[in-house]
Amino acid sequence: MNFLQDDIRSGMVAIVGPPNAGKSTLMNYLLGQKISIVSHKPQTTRNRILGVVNGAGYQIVFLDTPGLHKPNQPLNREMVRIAMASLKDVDAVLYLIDVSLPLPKEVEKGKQRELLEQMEGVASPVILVLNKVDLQEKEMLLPMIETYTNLYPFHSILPLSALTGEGTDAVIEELLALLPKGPRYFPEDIPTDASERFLVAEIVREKLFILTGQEIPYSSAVTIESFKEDEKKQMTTIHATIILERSSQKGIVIGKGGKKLKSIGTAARKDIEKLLGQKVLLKLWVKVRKNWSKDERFLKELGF
Ligand SMILES: Nc1nc2c(ncn2[C@@H]2O[C@H](COP(=O)(O)OP(=O)(O)OP(=O)(O)O)[C@@H](O)[C@H]2O)c(=O)[nH]1
Ligand SMILES: [Mg+2]
Repeated sequence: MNFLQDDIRSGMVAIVGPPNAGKSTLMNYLLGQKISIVSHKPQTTRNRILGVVNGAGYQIVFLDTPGLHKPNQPLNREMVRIAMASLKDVDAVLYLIDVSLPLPKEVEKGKQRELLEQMEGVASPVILVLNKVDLQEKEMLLPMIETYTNLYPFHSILPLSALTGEGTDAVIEELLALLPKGPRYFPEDIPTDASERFLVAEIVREKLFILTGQEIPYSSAVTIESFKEDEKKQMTTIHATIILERSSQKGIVIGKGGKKLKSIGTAARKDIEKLLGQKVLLKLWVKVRKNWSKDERFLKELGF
């Protein structure tokens, strides 16, 4: 069906909420492709990740954001700042919570301070998304809905599963009603504004989140040193550096006989090949930059 320019609806929607609520999983599901990295550990997403969903007569530009939490370190402060900044100038906000977790104590007591502080100054409608309904008995949702209804004037409250996709159609429908008429912001074949280099660094970071334990994921950053495509061979050679905070962490990431680093590299390469649609030679280096996550100058270099 062809839509006249005048009939198109387009707008920006921020996806916010506590760490691990499933924000990135939801954006990837709606996009129908993996743009944003996902792990079972909190604070996986560190930047604003943009994902463009095109449909019949509409375009929704989603902003996946770092989880809202009480930041006590420079890197965490940057993450929360990025998430809060994404709340401005959007047409709607999806506030995600994980319904498989008990309600936060404050919420249970009807205290609204934290949520209201986060949402202060948000002029656009906020939809509360009860995510992970596949993990929860349906009858447990009703008291949750009641508690949250009393807490904040949500535009609506929608249960869904970002993993199975159950309930996601209703979110799109609800958002379409809130979007203004206007032309698409992005060409229809562009799913994100992120560069391939950025997405590749994110994939390596995702494997660190999944394959290493304790503090390692939170002590790691990834930079891309070089990215060379050989058009004849249909192959890209990528050199990436994993940056750690302390020299004692180097051995853990490399592992016995280099085994850990190899498994990180193999898992990352497979995903990068899917992303780029060609063979990839991925070389990983491990470097220590003492306390990089507290180093404001280095955070700037990383793009924060
Ligand atoms: N069962 C189930 N698991 C889910 C669902 N949505 C997300 N998850 C899982 O929850 C974990 C966190 O998902 P993410 O998408 O990384 O969560 P996030 O909110 O982006 O997390 P941060 O970036 O750390 O703030 C992952 O293990 C997901 O597979 C869901 O609907 N059902
Ligand atoms: Mg995320």
